[in-house]
Formats: sequence, C-alpha cells, structure tokens
Amino acid sequence: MRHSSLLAAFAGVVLSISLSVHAETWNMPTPYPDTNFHTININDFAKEIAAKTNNQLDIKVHSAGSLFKHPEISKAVRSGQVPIGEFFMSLANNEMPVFGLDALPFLATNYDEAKKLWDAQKPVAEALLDQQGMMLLYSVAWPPQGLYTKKEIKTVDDLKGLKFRSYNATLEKFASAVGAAPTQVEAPDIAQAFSTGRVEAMITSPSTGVDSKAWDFLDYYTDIQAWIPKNIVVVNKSAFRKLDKATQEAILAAAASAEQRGWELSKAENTKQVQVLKDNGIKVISPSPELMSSLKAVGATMLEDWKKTTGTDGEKILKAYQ
Ligand code: PCA
Repeated sequence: MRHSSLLAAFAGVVLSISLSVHAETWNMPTPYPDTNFHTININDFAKEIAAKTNNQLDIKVHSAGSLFKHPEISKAVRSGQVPIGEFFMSLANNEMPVFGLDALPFLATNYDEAKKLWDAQKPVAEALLDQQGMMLLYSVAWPPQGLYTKKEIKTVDDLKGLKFRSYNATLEKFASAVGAAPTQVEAPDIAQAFSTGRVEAMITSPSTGVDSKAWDFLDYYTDIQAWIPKNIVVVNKSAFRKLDKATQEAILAAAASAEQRGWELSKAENTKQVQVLKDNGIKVISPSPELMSSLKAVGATMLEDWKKTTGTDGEKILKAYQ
C-alpha cells in the first residue's frame, strides 16, 4: 500500500471511531399508530435530522404509546426521561388552560381559522413550555372532528345516555353537556373499547376513525366539523442545549419543514379518509340545523367558562384571534 493510501485508510478509521463516539440516539415517544399521518410526518422529521447531521442524531420513534402512555409523555420530556416527544396539545388543558383552546367546540372549525388560532396561541404556549424546561419544535393540526355513532343523530336528544369515548377534559365536558356519558380512552385502545361495549359513540377525525377501523363497530359519521385540535412536538431544553450548534440548527430546520408538510398532509387527509370511511360502509351525513345549533350553544357556554379559567393569557389570545 502506498504511503498516501495508508494515511487515507488511517484517517477513515479515526473518522469512523469519532463518528461512533459522538453519534447520539434520542428516544421519542408518540401517542398515535404508525399508520397515522402525524406519525408518518414524525418519521420523515427524524429522517431529515439524520440526513442533515450525517447520522449524528438518530431519533428513534416509539409510536402508539409504546414507550410512555400518552398522558405521561409531556412529563417524561419535562423531567428529561426522554429528550423529545409528541402529545395532543389540549391534553395539557388541566394544568395549562391555554393549551385547551383549540379543542373548544366551534371556535376554530376550518384550517384558516385553525392557523390563525395557532398564531395567537403560539407565543403564550412557548412561554409556558419554557417555564417547564421545554421548547416547542412544531405543531400540526388534525382534520376537523366529526361525530361517530351506531344510529343516525338527528337532534341533540339522540345523544342522551350514549356511552361516549373522550380524549381530553374538554371533550368530556362537551359530552356531559349534551347528556352523553363520557369515558377517557386513548387512541390505540379505541377498537377494544367499542368491541367490549365500554363505549358506543365518539367525536374524532376521519383519520382516527380509519386508524381504528370504525366501520367494525359504527355506522354513521356526522360531519359536524366541530373543532381542529393540534399535536405538538416538544424537546427538553437542557437536552437541546447540550447539542452542538449545527445539530440544533438541523433540528429546527427539520421542525419547520415538518410543520409545513404536516398541515398540508392534514388537509389532504380529511378528503381521503372520509372516502375510506364511505368505502367501508359508514354513512357520511351532514348534520341537521337543529343538531348544529344545539351543539354550538354548548360550545358558546364552554368558551365563556374557559375564559374564566385563563385570565389575562386567555384574553390576550382571544383578542389576537378574533
Ligand atoms: N384523533 C386523536 C385526537 C384528535 C383526533 O382526531 C384521538 O382521537 O385521540
């Protein structure tokens, strides 16, 4: 071997040793299944970070609550048990009501409104996360939330007494207000909760309806487009600070593209997944005006109650939004 190629081989060995010494793996818990567009988007986010850092940062996605159950994910990031995670933003409503605004019925019901609401929420949400040692990376909206039932729902009275699957405190309140009986069930457990009779109706997106094969246990999807909630991806601040500048920048750039890509995916998702529901025999119907006006009246009361819990932060956001 000539001197120069020996040297090159040696340099190669040194390089690969130093790469393997510095390469880092970040475990990332997420709540939703691999088929869900949020998870698909996160996997692309992880790939982009790997590519941008020459595999120096490997984000290992643990979907469907497999590493931490959904209600534990924000605490796990906050305490540094994991450096990064995804959760449903309005799940944090109990401790921080500001995070629950996007799940209030009929406040923001299309993507333009949802985006405007996010622009208004974001600075306050960032400050609250910062106080908890976390940093916001990005947020992506779910498609509009619709009503899944076994029987056709013509008026709000048809909801009375139904065992209702809920996913946060706000939806629980809404379900109780219309006379249904809510139970908290995480997305990966929906199919089992229906098949064992624990629940018999739900409000969620066409995406989660498809993920859980709603046609196996439900017959109607009433397209009430009641709200557009969001997921957020957050990072532990001190874990982020420990990274070198180039890696930090790679994460921020990948987060910006994930946010953009995610909102576009979400819009396309609504049309696509409503069609999948139809193809599998779910009757997709438009709500009656009576049903809508009763549901909206409940939403208006809930907004008033929400304002009371958030004080000036809430006022600031609503003013910016409206
Ligand atoms: N799917 C999630 C949250 C909102 C949505 O559309 C769920 O049902 O748990």
